[in-house]
Amino acid sequence: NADDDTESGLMTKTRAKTKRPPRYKVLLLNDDYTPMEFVVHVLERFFGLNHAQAFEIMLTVHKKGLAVVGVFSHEIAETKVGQVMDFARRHQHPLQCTMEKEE
Ligand code: NFA
Repeated sequence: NADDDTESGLMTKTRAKTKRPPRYKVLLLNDDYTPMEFVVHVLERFFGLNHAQAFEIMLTVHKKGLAVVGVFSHEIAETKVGQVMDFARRHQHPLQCTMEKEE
């Protein structure tokens, strides 16, 4: 028994760390060329935001340079980033979307 210190006669109870899976922030970056309406559409389409929420986040990105648009598991975050980057490229807009580990 790994918890039984036989030599000293002491018992030390340990508790396995229940580690939560890491979360990833998905970030949208500002640029000078992507139309505002396109960004709003991206946020509605891929992040399930309503029009008002999408417009608000688009404006935050436009004014501050970037914003977190959502926090997801690694797999979901990668999928979102890929969807946005692919959609932007297909429409020939330079919009950039990245992810980073939370904390
Ligand atoms: N800055 C862009 C413009 O003025 C709009 C934009 C917002 C682009 C958010 C990218 C992200 N057309």
